[in-house]
Amino acid sequence: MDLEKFMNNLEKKHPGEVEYLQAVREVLESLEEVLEENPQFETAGIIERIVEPDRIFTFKVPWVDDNGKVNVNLGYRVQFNNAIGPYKGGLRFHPSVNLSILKFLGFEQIFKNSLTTLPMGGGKGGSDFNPKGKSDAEIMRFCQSFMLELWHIIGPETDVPAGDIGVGGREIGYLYGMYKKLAREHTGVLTGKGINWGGSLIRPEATGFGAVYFAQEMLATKGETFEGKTVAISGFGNVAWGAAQKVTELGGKVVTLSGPDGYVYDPSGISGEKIEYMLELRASNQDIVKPFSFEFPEARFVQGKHPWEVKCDVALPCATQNELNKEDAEMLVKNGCMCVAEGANMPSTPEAIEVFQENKILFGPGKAVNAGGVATSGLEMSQNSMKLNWPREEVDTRLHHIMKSIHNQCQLYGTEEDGYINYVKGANVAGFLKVANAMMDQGVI
Ligand code: NDP
Ligand code: 2IT
Repeated sequence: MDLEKFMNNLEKKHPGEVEYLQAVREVLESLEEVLEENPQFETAGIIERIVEPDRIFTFKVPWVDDNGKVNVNLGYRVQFNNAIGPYKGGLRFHPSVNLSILKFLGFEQIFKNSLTTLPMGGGKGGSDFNPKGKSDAEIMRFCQSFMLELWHIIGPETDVPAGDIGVGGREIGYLYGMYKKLAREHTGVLTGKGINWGGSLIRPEATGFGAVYFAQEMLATKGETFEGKTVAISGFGNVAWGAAQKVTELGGKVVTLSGPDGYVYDPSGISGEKIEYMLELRASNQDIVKPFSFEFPEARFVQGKHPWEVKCDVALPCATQNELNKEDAEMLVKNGCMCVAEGANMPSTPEAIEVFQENKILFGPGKAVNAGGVATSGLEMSQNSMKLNWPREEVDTRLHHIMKSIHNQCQLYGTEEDGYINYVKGANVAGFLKVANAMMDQGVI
């Protein structure tokens, strides 16, 4: 396949969709050999079909704020691919949300969900609604209005949304309440539900825990563990919170967190009550991490900078896309970082990934590393179908097992001649093959 020609055509069809085009290019770069070895995929137009969503819904979301004023946001659901299971993927509420971002996330989700070993297709949705500074009542009214449009197109066997940036337990609760009222059904239509009404234990922690389990496997290939390692984390949301807990439990020391305003550096380690404080900070609907340094004076706030300038052994980017650039990567390598594992979706730019790979340091891409979140959503769906709840240990054991399996798949398809594991290639190839073969089996639809 002529990649440049393909990408030029795709760009003409979807001009300016930078994040989406970036995600597609990265996957296609990894597939070169697979496509050569499997000419049937080209005849069946698998690539042309897999890069386009099955369908996209866009809708208006009017809602009334606490002053009685009507506001209007845009809502979306991108149903990307359901070859191996119902569409599955989160909802993101953030002012930066647009179709390019949701298409990149939905596209990544196809391969991520395939890697989990569970039967889930790929999808994503969300809104440009900004939860920052909103009251609980405003968030509820927004979620209810959003669901008034969404409920027609989702269902436990059709499309199962969950959380992502700006959508946590509270939002899932308001969304679920409205769905239930409209559909007159109490079913597993959303994941990340509250523990008393269909949620799974460990789902809140799952993305962060899974990321650390995956990084543990990466380190083990070098005979290393988290014990005594200094770890830099970005973000201070759900994923960063789970990752900080698990790193600490495994004997590592988390020294940074970050927000859009800068990062905090705490050489004494972010553990215990400091990790719990992250929940308060997120629930406060502010989007700054600075208050952490008021609460814990040993933590220094560094304005407007990324945490990647801090010396660390392991880096876990857990905030957002393209938050770690080439200069950041060079700084990490220079400071002796041995492992970068992406808790967020596509946080490293392509140039940064090149730096990691050229220097042969361990680099795990989001679609493999952070798959524990959606995998545990899959486990929540299984429990809902069976109408029972597994204990904490059972969910955690299954999650751990899934992360090891994803690591094995990456190793199988990504190990290069000199023994270096190209996790990007491994994840893309393994994720793709399962979906592509399912599409072949199901004919042209
Ligand atoms: P949260 O909303 O809980 O936290 C998001 C974090 O990223 C916050 O610290 C947030 O700060 C920061 N952030 C968001 N946008 C920007 C931006 N434009 N610039 C700088 N910082 C930003 O979301 P999650 O922790 O759930 O998500 C974090 C990442 O992990 C995302 O990439 C998400 O797609 C990914 N992910 C999440 C999963 C999940 O289960 N939740 C599963 C797999 C991946 P602020 O909100 O203050 O701007
Ligand atoms: O990016 C992701 O994998 C998520 N936000 C979780 C999706 C899910 O369906 O649990």
